[in-house]
This record gives sequence, structure tokens and C-alpha cells, in this order.
Amino acid sequence: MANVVGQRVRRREDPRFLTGKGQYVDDLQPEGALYVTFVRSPWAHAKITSIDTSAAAELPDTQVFAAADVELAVSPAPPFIGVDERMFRPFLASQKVRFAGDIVAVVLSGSRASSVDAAELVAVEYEPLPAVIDIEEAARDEVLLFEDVGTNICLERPLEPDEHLFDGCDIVTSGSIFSQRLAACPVEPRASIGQFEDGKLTMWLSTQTPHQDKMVLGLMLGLEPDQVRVVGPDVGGGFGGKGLSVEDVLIAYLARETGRTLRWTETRTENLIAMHQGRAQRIAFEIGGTQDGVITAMRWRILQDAGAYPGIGSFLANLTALMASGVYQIPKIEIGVQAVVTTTTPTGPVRGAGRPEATQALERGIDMFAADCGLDPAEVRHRNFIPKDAFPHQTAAGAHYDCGDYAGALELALKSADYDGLRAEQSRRRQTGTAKQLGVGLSTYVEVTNGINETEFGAVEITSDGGAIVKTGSQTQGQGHETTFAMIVADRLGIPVEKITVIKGDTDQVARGTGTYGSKSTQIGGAAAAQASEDVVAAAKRLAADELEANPEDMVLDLERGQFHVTGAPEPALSWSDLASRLETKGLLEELAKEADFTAAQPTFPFGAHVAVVEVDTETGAVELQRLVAVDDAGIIINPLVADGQVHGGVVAGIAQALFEELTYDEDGNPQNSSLVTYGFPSARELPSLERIEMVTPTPINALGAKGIGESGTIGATPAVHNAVLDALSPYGIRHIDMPVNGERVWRAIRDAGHT
Ligand code: MCN
Repeated sequence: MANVVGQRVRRREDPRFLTGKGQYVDDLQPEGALYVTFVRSPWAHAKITSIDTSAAAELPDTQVFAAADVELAVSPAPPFIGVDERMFRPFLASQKVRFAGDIVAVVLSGSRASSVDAAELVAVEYEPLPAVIDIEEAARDEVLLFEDVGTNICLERPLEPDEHLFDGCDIVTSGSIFSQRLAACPVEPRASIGQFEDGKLTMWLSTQTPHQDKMVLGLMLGLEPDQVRVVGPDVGGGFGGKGLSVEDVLIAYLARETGRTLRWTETRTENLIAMHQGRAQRIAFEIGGTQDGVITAMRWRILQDAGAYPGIGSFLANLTALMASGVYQIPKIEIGVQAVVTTTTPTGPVRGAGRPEATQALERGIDMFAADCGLDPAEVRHRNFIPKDAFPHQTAAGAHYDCGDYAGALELALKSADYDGLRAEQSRRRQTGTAKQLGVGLSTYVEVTNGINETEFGAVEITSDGGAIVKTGSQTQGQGHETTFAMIVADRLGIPVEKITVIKGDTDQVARGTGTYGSKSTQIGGAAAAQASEDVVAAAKRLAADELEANPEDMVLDLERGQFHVTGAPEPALSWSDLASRLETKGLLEELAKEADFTAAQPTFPFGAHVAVVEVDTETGAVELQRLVAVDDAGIIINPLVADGQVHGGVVAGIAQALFEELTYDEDGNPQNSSLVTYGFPSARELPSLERIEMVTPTPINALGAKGIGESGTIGATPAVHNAVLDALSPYGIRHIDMPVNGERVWRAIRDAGHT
């Protein structure tokens, strides 16, 4: 049963999901639980003058808590971000609210309906303050969110501009890209259940990071590690949005305080307002180079919206800065980073998390620079690629790339898309003057996975029937780990996938872990499982040798048959089940259980090239995406079927940013997209069939040769589509339209250019 890696094995978890048998937090239905409703501020920025919970608390089986009733103070931002602690988020706002959605009280009641009714009775008086939703305005510090801090700037890496940076350049192209605010929008919203029994807290969470959640809950509640258990059952999507939230900590705390089991499942509206949001970053860029398209210098000023309380969202701008050089050899790069607080929902990671922003600015900038040089955008990319033989490669932005073949990826994408044919069709349409103009957009990208180079845990144990159990610190939210981790182990043990069980997401069952984000699970969690498998095989060879009275050095594992025998003598042989049952009788089966903690030497850098083809109706502004050709190289692919799914999902998210999705606030800070009617989540109707082309450049960084694939599509697709729309409009002299480049924006741009 060896060599299953690389095969299109169907996801083992799908029958469960497709037949409605998935077990999500809300399915757990604990007996006698109280339902939690959070009372949230309707104001973006206001002083709280009074909170009266008495009417609500009079309802039967109902309890109400405001800031004065809880000992939890603030939710600290991770220390590595370096945020001023006066900007930490209070669990319950008491003096001031800083976004529409800030929590002012928590209601616990016997039913979902009575909990919502009671929340309506909590009377809060506010004294409104001016909202600040625009990042440039926030940076001017005219309206302050934290008066005692005296500035809205929460993180800064100042730019010290070199006035000679562009000396000698024939052309300096400048522009600015706003990567608009997005929602992670998992199909399953956030949900948690908290229970405190016999001195132990158990939290069932819809989460990406059970072990980290356990650690933080312990710290916040003053509990020892053996007093906290986090269980992440099936998770219906996370997309970067699901870790331990302030809501979860409040539920844990109140479960302990009240002695009652508490449950919360947010509504879609609550999810779109209160779960952290992504992107919300502007990059002002200058790209300088020669007339023949060689880039020699670049300057970026990054301004990141942290939302009301700075956390990971502000830190992500550093990841953007790290990836500024992209796939290009740019000798001189200068970057300044600022993050500011605004009276909006706090920001955090959403699929791509900091890297899409870099690719969007760089790839749009390259197209503009190519236009200024009068050259084809593909040609300019070719003139600036880091060559295939220059790896490992350190960029001027500070990234250390493992391996790559960027020119190869673009060539493959152009050939697959028939680039020359597309350009010919484009010029034919331009000549005929038809309203339906064609746009062809390119993007070549490199991204970083396992970006902060973490360690992941994996354990493998042989069961008495000769099967295996894999325990992993990674936590699947739909990525298919139950299949791919079993495949990784199957290939090393020679045990069929069907006999391998993957256990994840329960801190009482899995010793350690970091969780799933940054597309790192396979390259570190998978590598840990592979390492543990190899350690099991080494132990098994020694024990099989004892059983067969042979020399351990002479033992081999026949991976096809899953049997141990002496080299060159297939008989006598011991299968895994023979060996396991013999060891079990001797009380030695646990010798076939091994743990590994895998740390890589550095992150990996997946890359690729996307080509988008759009048809733009120049009379109505309507944009129709006709083709999306995606070449994504994540090294050795464990399961191409799963990777296809990851790329499809990722590419759709990328297309959605370019064309459809955007979270906005009105000038008073009211969220404008609090349902899926007003948030432009696309459906299959808006999308063409995607064309995925695999390219494989194995990484030397781990034994699997694997890089991450979970976010690549999101990073590559957006600028390809954005560039395609602007390519269609280039004859009108239109150089920029903000994303999402929807029909209205395109129509306005054409009108403003004097062409309607
Ligand atoms: N894989 C593979 N070969 C590789 C790399 C990965 O076969 N060379 C497989 C993996 O084994 C895994 C899947 O592809 O089954 C994704 O693996 P990986 O790239 O390691 O990423 P993670 O498992 O760490 O997933 C995280 C990534 C992120 S950061 C977001 S956001 C995201 C994404 O995955 N959120 C998702 N994909 C998602 N897919 C679903 N369905 N739901 C989400 O919330």
C-alpha cells in the first residue's frame, strides 16, 4: 500500500460532511445549558454614560453581566506585536465603545429566544463621539480612540527615505492600491460551549488552534494546564478567522462563575460585524527602472488599518513588507510601515493574511511600470525575475526564499492560456470597436507559508489490529487532513489509509500543537507525522528482529505488503498485525508509539503565475470573468485532488476580492455589510470553470518536499483579475480603479475618462 502520496485519493471526511453527519459545536446540544447573547454597541465611537441590566436580570433563569461584574480586564495583544497595552481590548467595554459591535454586556438565559429578549432589555446610554473610519484620517490623530495614548498609530516602522533612491532611473512609476477590507465568512459561524466541572474547564470551540486556545484560557483564568481541555470538533471553515475570541474567554469565565454550561453560536450578522476582518491596507508605491523595463529601486509606504483594538491585524503589515520584492530581483527596496486604530471591527488574518496585499500592490505596479515603458507586461516580468539558479535567495526586503522557477511558472501559464492568441483576439476587438472588450491580466507571485517558522507535533501509534493512529497538533477546518495525514503515514508504514485514524483538535488526546493557519500544516504537521512514522518503523524493525530471531540491521519493511522480513528472504514475515498482537501479549505494544516535534530550518515560499481573461462591457461597465488559468507550485503534492480543491477555493476568494467583496462603513462608522445580501460573496454563477495547472518544485526544507497550498490561489488570483480589467480599459487611458472592480466602478471610470 505504499506510494499513495501523489494519488487523487478521495477525501475520507466527505461522506460524513455530505450526509449531514459532521459534528459541529452547535450540534452538541449539552443538557441544561444557558444560551449566551452579547449586548453590542450600536455606536462606532461613544462614551458609555450608564448601563442598567436590572430589567433583563428579572427574567426567569437569566443572568446579566457588565464590566463591573467580571474580573476579566483586557485581552492582551500577543507580546511580539509590541502594542501599547493601553490599547488592549477590554473584554467588556465600560468607559467607551470603539466600534459598532464592541461588547457592553453578556446575557445568559434558558433559551436562545429568552437570551435575545433579555439582551434587548439591557439599557445602555451612550454619548456619541466622532467616528474615524478612514486610515489616512486616523493617522492625522484628529480624533483619538485612546486619548491617554495620544495617537492612533499603534505600530510603526518609519521610512527614512533615501533621496537618491531613484537616481539613474529613466522611469519612476507611482500609484496606490487599497486592499479593501474583507470578511473571512466561514459557512459555520463562530460557536463555543463552556463547561466547568470538578475544577476543570472544558471548551468546545469552532477553532483553528485548540492548543493555543488552551494555553491562553489557562493564562486568562489562572488555571493549570491539566485544568483546561479544548475540543475542536468538525469546523465548517475558518479562513483565518477562528482562534480564541474575547467572546470565548468570556464564556469560559462565566461558565466557571455561574457553574452552568454555556453555549453560543453567533448569527451571520454578528459574524460579519464582530469576527475580526482582513486586509484593510493601503500601499503607496514608487517603482523605478530603465526604459527597457529593468527595475532598479522601489519604495513602499504601507498603512494598515488595525480596527478598534490592535492585534494580529496590525502585525500583518510586516508580512506584507517582507514579501515586497515578490518574484523579482529588485536591488534597492525601501519600506515604511504604519498601522492605525480606527472605529471599526478589529482586523486580523483572513486567507493570505498580509501576503495578498504585497502581491496586489507589486503586480499592479509592475503592469503600470510596463505601460510606462511601453512594454508587454509579460516581457517586463521576464526581465526582472529572480533566475531559477539563484536559490536560496535573499531579497532586499529581507525574505530568504527556498527554491523557485518563476519564469517557468509564467511560461507555463502563458502557454496554457494561449497568451498570444488572447492578445490577437484583444486587438481584433479593439479594431472593431465592439462594446465587449477583452482584458488579459497576469500575476506572478511568491508567498510564504509557515511564515513564523513554528514547531508542530505529530504522534503515531500502532493499534493491536495492525492499524495506526496519528495524532496531530494541526487542526483541519475543511482542508482534508484526515485524508492527507493518513496518506503521509501510510506511505511510511505500508498500512492502508483505511486502517489509519487521524486524531486532532482535542487537547486531552493530542499532547501539544500550534494549529492550522499560514498554510503550514503539511510542511510541519505532516512532517512531524512522517518523522514519528519513521521512528515507529525503526522500533518495529528492532522488535520484529527479536521475534524472528534475526539481526535488526537485516530487517526490512516491505511497504507494499506491510510486512517485516530479513533482507533477501521474504519468508518468514511478520505483518503489522502479527507484530502488534505478539507485542500486546507481552505488554510491549506501546513501544510502537512515537512522538515527534518537527521544526523546519525556515519557512517555505510557494509560487505561481495566474492569467485572467475578462470581458468588459464598455457600455454598462459589466465585468465577466471568462477564464482563470492558475499555475501554483507547492512542491511535492500529497494529494492532487485535495490540492485542486484548495486552489479552487483559494482562487475563488482571490477573484472575489478583485470583483465582488468589500466591507464598508458609513461616515458614522455603521457597518454596511451585515448580511450576505449586502456582502458580495460570489456563487458558482459568477465564476467560470477554473483551469488549474500543477507545477512541482520540491522544497529542500522538509523531507516531504512540500510547501503550503492553502492560500496560494487567493494570493495569485486577485491581481491577475484586477490587471485584466484595467488591461481591457487601457485604450481609455484608465490606469486605476479601486477593488472590487465591479460594474459600477468600471462604468464610472469610463464616464470620468470621457467615454460615455
Ligand atoms: N496539501 C497537499 N500537498 C501540499 C500541500 C498541501 O496535498 N504540498 C494538502 C494538505 O495536506 C491539506 C491541504 O492541502 O490537506 C492544505 O494544506 P496546507 O497548504 O498545508 O494548509 P493548511 O492545512 O495549514 O491549511 C491552512 C490554509 C489556510 S491558512 C486557510 S486561511 C484556509 C486554507 O488552508 N482555510 C480554509 N484552506 C481552507 N480550506 C477550507 N475548506 N476551509 C478553510 O477554512
